[in-house]
Amino acid sequence: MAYNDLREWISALDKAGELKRIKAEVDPVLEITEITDRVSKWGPRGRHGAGGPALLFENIKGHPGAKVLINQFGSKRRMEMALEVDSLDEISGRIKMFMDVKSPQGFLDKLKMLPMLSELGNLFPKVVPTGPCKEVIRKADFSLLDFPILQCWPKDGGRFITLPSVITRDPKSGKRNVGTYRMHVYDGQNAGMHWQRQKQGAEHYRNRMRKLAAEGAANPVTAALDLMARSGGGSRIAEGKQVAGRMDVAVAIGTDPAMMFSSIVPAPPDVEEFIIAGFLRQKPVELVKCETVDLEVPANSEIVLEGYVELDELKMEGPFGDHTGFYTMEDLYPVFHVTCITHRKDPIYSTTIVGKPPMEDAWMGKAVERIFLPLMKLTIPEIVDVNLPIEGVFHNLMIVSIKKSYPGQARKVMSAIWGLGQAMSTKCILVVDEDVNVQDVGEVTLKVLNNIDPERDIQFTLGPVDSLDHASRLPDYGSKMGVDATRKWPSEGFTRPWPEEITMDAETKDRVTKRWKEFGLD
Ligand SMILES: Cc1cc2nc3c(=O)[nH]c(=O)nc-3n(C[C@H](O)[C@H](O)[C@H](O)COP(=O)(O)O)c2cc1C
Ligand SMILES: [Mn+2]
Repeated sequence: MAYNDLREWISALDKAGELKRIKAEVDPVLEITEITDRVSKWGPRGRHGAGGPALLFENIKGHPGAKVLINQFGSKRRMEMALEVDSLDEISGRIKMFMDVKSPQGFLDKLKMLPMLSELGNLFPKVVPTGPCKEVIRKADFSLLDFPILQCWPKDGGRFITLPSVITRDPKSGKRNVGTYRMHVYDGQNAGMHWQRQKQGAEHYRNRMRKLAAEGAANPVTAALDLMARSGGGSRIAEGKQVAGRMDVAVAIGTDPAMMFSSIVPAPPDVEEFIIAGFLRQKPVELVKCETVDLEVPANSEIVLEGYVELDELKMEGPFGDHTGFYTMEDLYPVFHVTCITHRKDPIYSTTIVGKPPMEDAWMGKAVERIFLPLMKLTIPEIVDVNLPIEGVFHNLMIVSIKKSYPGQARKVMSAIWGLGQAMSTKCILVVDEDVNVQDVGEVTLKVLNNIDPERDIQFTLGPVDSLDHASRLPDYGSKMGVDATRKWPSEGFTRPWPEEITMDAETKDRVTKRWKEFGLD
């Protein structure tokens, strides 16, 4: 049964022994980060630890009565609990069910389709008259500073809302987008809106500008040209005042876990994340209308921020200690102006920290890897498995195994990945044959480095890179590398013999196993 809200999710974590309540007073400035960072690194496997428990801080310095939830997704087990499955492969299975549809041949076939049809009914969000997020409505006299928002790291530019679901509407299609983009709190009424330029929130922002320019807003030609360069995030040109106008934005903080997770999944641009959340929780997302903007938000949210961004206003955002393990540098981003805050009576503030891995986001990223595998296979069918090692921070390294059937196929796979949604910013791709277990980085190291002739097998290309990349020649633009570590074929110009891999014969193995006790080696 779907979690109705954050509170049901917290009780479930509590019951499962996955939550620790901290009653000692803690400072939202730095202290919560230091505690959570240590807990994130707990586990039997050291740096690749299983991740300590979720933490509910109940005594926040400067915020009497406030509660902060953190590390809720911080282990494989909790990620499975959040999406109510025993294994994330169950979700891939449900996705495959949709993709494998054949026209039903008879009554039995139709019967088999019933679960799929009932699932379809759960996908679409429904608007309800009101919900818990409306318990307190503040159209005046509101402040972001009322909430226990963290300053995560010493050199951060201030406090940041780190786990918001940011909701915008595409002025062209009318479709909504939900994305997790951090928000730098400038003061009680204003925050930075860190949608990177390749993300959907930024595209809605540009579409709004394009629409205004097309409608003949002041100086539309300059506006249209300029907005391309400014592009709603990470702009490097001087601030200007060509396009006057606004775009509504709503921010939900502390929803049920499937909704929160849906706002980080790299969904195709035109798929509303509300639908993904409905699919994941197998129950429609309930939305309520905002008070001051033309948007809807999850009714179960702990806190809702309503507001707008000005189309001609950019402000320095950052620095911020990021999931690369480095501070991302200051850059220009739009400013979110709050017009209203609604919240539950005693709102629980749901947040996360990022920093040197593994942290909570590592497990969210791993869940994305598993859930998206069948979708990747849809367009790149030769893919067998994919591993995004946690220390590769998701955009730096992808290891992919393929069933190779024709010459040059590894390079085709690289190009396909560089053309696939957010995977476009993958800095290094290693392609191996299907017999290599990509989840075993030791085995990958052994095989890749044995199998390559670097000059021949490395492919460089240029294109968009992640905004967090601090090494690329330009912000957002740089080179990527693909390594074809598959076995080379004569049809690829490799005519030398290929050696056999060492394995022991079955008979000897069997004999040794049977006699193992004799050797006294246990
Ligand atoms: C904890 C966390 C923080 C994130 N912060 C940002 C951010 O500040 N800016 C950004 O563009 N993406 C950020 N992301 C990644 C986006 O949420 C992710 O790319 C998402 O798919 C974007 O949705 P969209 O495709 O609808 O734009 C963050 C992800 C996580 C897990
Ligand atoms: Mn999206």
